[in-house]
Amino acid sequence: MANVLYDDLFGKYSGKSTPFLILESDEIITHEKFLEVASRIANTFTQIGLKVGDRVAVQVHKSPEALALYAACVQAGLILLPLNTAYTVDELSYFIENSGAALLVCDSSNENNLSVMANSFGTIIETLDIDGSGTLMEKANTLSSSFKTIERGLDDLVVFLYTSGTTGRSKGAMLTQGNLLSNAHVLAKEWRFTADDVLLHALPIFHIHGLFVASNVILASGGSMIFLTGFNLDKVIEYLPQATTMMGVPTFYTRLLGDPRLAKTLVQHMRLFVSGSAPLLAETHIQFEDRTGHRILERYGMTETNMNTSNPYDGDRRAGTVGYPLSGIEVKITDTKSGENLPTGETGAIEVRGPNVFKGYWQMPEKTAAELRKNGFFITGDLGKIDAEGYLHIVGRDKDLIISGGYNIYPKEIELILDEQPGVLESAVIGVPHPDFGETVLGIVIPEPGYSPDLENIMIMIKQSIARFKHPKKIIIIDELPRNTMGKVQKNLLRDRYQSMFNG
Ligand code: MCA
Ligand code: AMP
Repeated sequence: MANVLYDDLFGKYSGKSTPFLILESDEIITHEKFLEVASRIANTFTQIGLKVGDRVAVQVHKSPEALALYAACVQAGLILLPLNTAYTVDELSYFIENSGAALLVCDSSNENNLSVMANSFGTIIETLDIDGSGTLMEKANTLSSSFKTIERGLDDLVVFLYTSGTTGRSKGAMLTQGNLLSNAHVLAKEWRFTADDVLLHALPIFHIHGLFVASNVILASGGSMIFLTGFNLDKVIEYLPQATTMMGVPTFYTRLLGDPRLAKTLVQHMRLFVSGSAPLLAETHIQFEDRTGHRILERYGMTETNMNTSNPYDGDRRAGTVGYPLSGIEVKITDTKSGENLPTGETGAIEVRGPNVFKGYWQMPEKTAAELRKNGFFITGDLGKIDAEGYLHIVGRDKDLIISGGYNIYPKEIELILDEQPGVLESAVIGVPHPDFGETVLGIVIPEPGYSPDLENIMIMIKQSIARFKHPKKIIIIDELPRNTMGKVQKNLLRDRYQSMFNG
């Protein structure tokens, strides 16, 4: 047996001096150099005592070495846990404890903050900074650039991606080699990627989108990536002329549209623009086509399933739809209560089955059973319908979720903090339209009779507990929450009431 994912995406480039990463400094990292760095990191893992199947938690800025950490984990048979750089110590502590991570790689500026927590769980700490410095590479650079790849098969786990839930507790979605590999190949094929492609990569690399959809498609096809440290509008506009393709969240496209430099001449050579992770407004799709002549290709995915559907490369890319199921993947619409299949055109729960669907949630069999049916269909929590021509339309969510600039925020997590604050009787957190982030967070607080909660203090408590992107843009105090006859808070009424708060 070999190591299927490593051999297919990485090992095949051994000894090849073809370009892989083009950096903001214009330095080019070849495939060969990249693999050498990955193998040095894999040797470091062995040297510090990691064993096959151990979890490696990573909270670092985007850099070639950070991407090489992914390759190193695959090569050494370790499970990668990519973590948003915005997560606080509180949030990280949960992920480390829950996953039982053997190693945490963090930015050196966070080492002091994290070391007490890591020590308490027996987790080793190494550092890796954006410029490639830190203890991890200091060790790696003294070790061999070749590593005896650990044998792994399609069913073996490669990554845990933590995704929050409606209860506010994050679940570690376990993805296998087969999940990643099947998606890499189907997307490269359906989106026509070849070795001539240069992908403008401005996404973070701690999610499926930037880490797997973007990087794996390029690895599968032999192309290269302009590897920006993040989405900086000036940099994106500077590098677009060198790219053939770009993948982004809707905010990338609205920000580009807000800049007068976005014109046909800037992008006429481009082959493909892809959008996903959040709904792309039909209006954005149309404006982008008017300004550039390009129809953005919208696709639909999830942490637990990788990519499920995509608008066609050759056929009609329809605004407001997420296209057809990808080859080898089944999508059906079911009744949210009975689970029975619904006919074409009717709205219900979107369910997905295929080689892309994850193994379950780490050490949470009940949660896995609640969402992953025995017959292999995963209940996405999204609501949609399939039209007569087979296009999937996402029309809403059966889960209480806010997507801000492509980042998922679960209201419950914020409500739990608000409810604990002095003078707060109860709270509701909702998503309201926002011109830049698509949706943003509004906190609504109901005071205890006779109290006036201190909103500034509440914001301080929130800042200590959760990542910046989850912070409410505003908190308001109202007298009471609207409820239905069962006593359930009617968030839809609140969303209607405050829909113009940031988009007015
Ligand atoms: C940054 N901030 C945010 C967000 N990003 N607040 C809310 N929502 C966000 N998404 C905060 C910053 O901390 C900052 O706070 C303030 O907002 C303004 O920052 P700004 O410089 O404007 O933001 P940015 O650094 O330019 O980031 C915006 C972004 C970024 C480029 C849209 O959020 C991004 O790259 N999003 C992509 C997320 C993604 O890849 N999602 C895929 C996951 P302060 O002013 O206080 O400092 S979903 C997935 O993988 C599934 C499978 C799928 O289908 O793809
Ligand atoms: P995550 O759990 O972070 O992977 O986010 C997945 C969720 O993002 C999905 O369940 C959808 O609600 C949403 N999503 C992803 N792509 C799209 C899209 N193209 N249109 C609408 N929603 C999307």
